[in-house]
Amino acid sequence: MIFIMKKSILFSLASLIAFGSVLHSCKPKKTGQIAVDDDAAKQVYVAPGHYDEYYDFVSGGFSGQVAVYGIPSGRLLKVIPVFSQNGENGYGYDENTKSMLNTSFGFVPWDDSHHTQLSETDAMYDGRWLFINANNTPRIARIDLKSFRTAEIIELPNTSGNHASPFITCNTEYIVAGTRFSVPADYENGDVPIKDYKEKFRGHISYIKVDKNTGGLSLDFQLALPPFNYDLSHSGKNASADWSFFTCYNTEEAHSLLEVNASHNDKDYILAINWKKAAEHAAKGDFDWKPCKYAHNVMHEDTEQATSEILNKVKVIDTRKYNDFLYLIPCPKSPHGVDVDPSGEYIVGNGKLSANLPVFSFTKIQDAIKNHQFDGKVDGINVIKYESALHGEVQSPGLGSLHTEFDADGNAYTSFFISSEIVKWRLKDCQIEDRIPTYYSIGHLSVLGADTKKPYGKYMVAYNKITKDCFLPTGPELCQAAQLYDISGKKMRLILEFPTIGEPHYASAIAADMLKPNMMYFTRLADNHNPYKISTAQQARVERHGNRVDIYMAAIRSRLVPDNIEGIRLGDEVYFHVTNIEQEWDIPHGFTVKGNNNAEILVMPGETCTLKWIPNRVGILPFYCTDFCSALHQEMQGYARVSPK
Ligand code: CUK
Ligand code: CUA
Repeated sequence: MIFIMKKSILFSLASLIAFGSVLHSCKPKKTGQIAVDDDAAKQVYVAPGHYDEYYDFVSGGFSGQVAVYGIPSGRLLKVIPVFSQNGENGYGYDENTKSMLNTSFGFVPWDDSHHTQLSETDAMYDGRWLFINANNTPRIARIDLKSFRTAEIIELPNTSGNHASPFITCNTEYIVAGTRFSVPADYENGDVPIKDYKEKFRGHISYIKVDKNTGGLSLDFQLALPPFNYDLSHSGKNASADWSFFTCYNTEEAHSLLEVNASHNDKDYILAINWKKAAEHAAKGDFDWKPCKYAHNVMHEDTEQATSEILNKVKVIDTRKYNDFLYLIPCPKSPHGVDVDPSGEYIVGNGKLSANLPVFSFTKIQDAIKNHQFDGKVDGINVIKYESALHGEVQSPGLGSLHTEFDADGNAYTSFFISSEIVKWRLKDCQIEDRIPTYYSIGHLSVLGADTKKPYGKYMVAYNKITKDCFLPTGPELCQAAQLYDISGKKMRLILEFPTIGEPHYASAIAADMLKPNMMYFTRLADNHNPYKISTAQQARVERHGNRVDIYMAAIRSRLVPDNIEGIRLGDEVYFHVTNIEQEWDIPHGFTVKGNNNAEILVMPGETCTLKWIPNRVGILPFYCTDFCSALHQEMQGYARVSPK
């Protein structure tokens, strides 16, 4: 909410300048007054016993998680915990997953996530992994789409505001990430006057390597760049596959937005990076090892335990020395999204304060580079002439353009935050085909499959910032909303709206038949290598080592073994290692104890999960299974006796 308010203040300030008057399009609609035709209900109704056609992985925004919806029904199927603790299944509370939230700043149990990306092979989804960014304490997570669990989190050094990520190259060679705030690098003395911005601050862009087989993440190299704000990115495909594109605003290099310095320039830039060439520089040794600190957290499948390692150096390529792979393209007024069409030829720059929407041509950019059609340099980086790179402009399409997506038929769809609408236009000639309002103030939009070379193109989802009168009121703090559009015809049609968790920003959808989550798969006890595992109820026991008490507990319908535990004293640290010794895939057991200072744990069949408890009062404290597992679920209970020291 705070973010939205700030953004609208910025927009209002800037729009005063840019458009001469304050506007806000959020005219409340009157209940029941949106035109939705009778067929809409039929199109989105998924009858009991039937499945949705697509999984939609929606960023949880300031909840830090990922929400999984079915499309077209808009039903919430699951919340995958990623960057925030989650009491529902103990993520970030239990001893197994706590380390996933470790950072160079220590334990950070929350974040603000904006963008999702699905792994790709040859610019098509391959259904293996989902990536998502953490904006605040800069991190990138990988979610395994077999288990729908967070498998790995890597922190990014020299980055403040990891907004421009995780945009992947078209064979998932790299995840690309940029810093939204330029700051003094971690390897410089950070304690400098803010007014020394131009001299002392730098922007860093990261290239994170993805292991082809395991998905494992490693930070390969960073580029040290001028102190712009690197807001968003996209990678090319087909002919432009070796390139990534970033929007830069605040190219005035201002350190105080209160003076509206950052929107002064008529044009900011799109930064085009030939990442293959950059990687060659990195491989050749054209870099410096720079000291820094960043965490790398991995969930190990065999033990179901996470480990966290703090790494301490990174390869940095100084672009004042090496910049033969970098070009700036002027782009009007505070660009937000930069979006590459399915062919890889067209690059759309979404200038938030620009009247027109520029479309650049990759072919023309290449020709301009070849023929030296430059307009000076910034920090040693060639600036390509605007007209030389331009394919065309969509004239006065709307106000406050943020993001553009594409269908498979050469059409583009752009979201306009201020005029609260989506405009459909043709890539070929930049002519407008259709426009439709959103309720209200759209941020991202997602044409399903738009970041592949063959978008599904059937549905489009708008992710809106303001819901005002969309749903039953729930107090002044409202949810955000997604709106589903049918884009199979010439005209866009609104067919559904549904609430989302957090502020959704971006989302990625994949055809349901591309994913085979491990429904029937579960951990065989024999494959469980957790050091606290037990295989039978007979192995259940209590061990004391000093003031540490380890309880090896078995959970099986419908008992917890042991169920009477005495001998715990105030001042003890108690660890419940609960193994679910069931060997049927759909029988989880939960566990918690009265007054514990963590959460519950949810233990899947064959797995071992550890809950730490520091008792702080004398008495008999019951524990029980928290997940209804059988007719005798309520009988899965026991007592812990806590005695004085
Ligand atoms: S986003 Cu992060 S401010 Cu337009 Cu990709 Cu919402
Ligand atoms: Cu086990 Cu309920």
